[in-house]
Amino acid sequence: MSHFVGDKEFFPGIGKISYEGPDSDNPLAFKFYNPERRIGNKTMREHLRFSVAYWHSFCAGGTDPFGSPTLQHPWRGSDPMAAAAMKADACFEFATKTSMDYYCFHDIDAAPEGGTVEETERNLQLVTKMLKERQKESGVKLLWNTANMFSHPRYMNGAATNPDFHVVAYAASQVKAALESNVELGGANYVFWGGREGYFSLLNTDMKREQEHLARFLMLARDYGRKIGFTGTFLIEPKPMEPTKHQYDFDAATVIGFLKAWGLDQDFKLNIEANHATLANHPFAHELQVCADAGLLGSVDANRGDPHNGWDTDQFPTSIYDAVEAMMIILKYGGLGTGGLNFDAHLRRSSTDPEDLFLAHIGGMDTFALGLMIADELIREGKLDAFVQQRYASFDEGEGKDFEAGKLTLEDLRNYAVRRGAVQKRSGKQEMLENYLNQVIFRTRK
Ligand code: XUL
Ligand code: CO
Repeated sequence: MSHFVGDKEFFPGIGKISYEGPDSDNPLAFKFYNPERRIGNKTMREHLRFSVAYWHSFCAGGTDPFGSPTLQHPWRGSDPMAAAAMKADACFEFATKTSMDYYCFHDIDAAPEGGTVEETERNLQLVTKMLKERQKESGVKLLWNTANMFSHPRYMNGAATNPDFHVVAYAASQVKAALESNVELGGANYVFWGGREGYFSLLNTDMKREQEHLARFLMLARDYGRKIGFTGTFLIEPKPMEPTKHQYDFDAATVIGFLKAWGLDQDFKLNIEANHATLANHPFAHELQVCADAGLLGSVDANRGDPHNGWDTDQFPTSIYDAVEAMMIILKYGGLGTGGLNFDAHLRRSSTDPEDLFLAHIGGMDTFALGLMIADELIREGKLDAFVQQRYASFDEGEGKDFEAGKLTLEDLRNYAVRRGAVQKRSGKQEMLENYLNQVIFRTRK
């Protein structure tokens, strides 16, 4: 079977990436990701559900605020529809060669925006047909799609939260078309990242009204999606800032409160991006745990930020610690469900060899595969869980148990304190647990 679709190979000289194990010297091989290897009751590929992001891998050309593109995509300069077909071919060739089962895209990543609503709709319908054929040919599936409601100047003051109803309606036309495309492609999820849903100054902003509009907009999208047969999960992707100074979907806790306040938590879950957690001053694991505790962990944008600067660097994930912690939470949660690990990450501006895109994804996939293996060992050994359990043991019996069951009054607690006298100190043993984590991470394994 050929590993590319269409007539042209976009990554010649690079074949299907295979698993060669941790001792391999071949940079274009997996060291830890062995798709069919079983970990617990699932294969690695079933646990990890990797996805390639259209926008970073096949659209962005390496620009930054100071410089023009450094990557010469072969479709640049072609007629927009011809370019769309080439990009689609490149995406499916890349996903097939890297054994990635999913892809994600914004409407305008894949299809050119037209001059009118109707033209934009037609373009997306045509491209959806192209994508559907390529999905069939390759077996690669749609993890999620979304509408880009932040790049065009009309969205400079927001989309669903724009102070001008005309813009809100324009945004709705994009979401409607994107949902139709999703249903046609059998998408597993549909994402809302509120790129400019927020504000720069309260001097010109009615925050309450804007948030009410956002809730109303999401309800309409949910109702239309369900009406046309979307059975997947709607996802909100929190981010505290950038491009807007303050964004309404600040972090997981904020989004969960919002979803519950508006009764949206039956249809919506969260898509947690590691770099957005960093910007919100939270560890990646914190955001995942907040979602898991609420039963609303939906999917993950797997990347990393830079702790030394304050913007979204969208680098490929390489931190084993982060991956181990993330995978422990995901495994204990029972897996990602309809979600996956989407590499919302881009190459550095100076990584200009075609193979760099492969190396970046191989690194990210190996990081999470190793994280999965180590998390599984940690959970099976049970030491961390046992420690946490005994730390809370005073709530497992007697008055502690009655307190949890709501059977005690404040006076009862006071009387308990009197009876027990002075409190004995009990160490949290953080350093011991960190040493244990290192011991397990750096244990030799094949
Ligand atoms: C932006 C970001 C987006 C969303 C999809 O920071 O993460 O790419 O994932 O709109
Ligand atoms: Co993202």
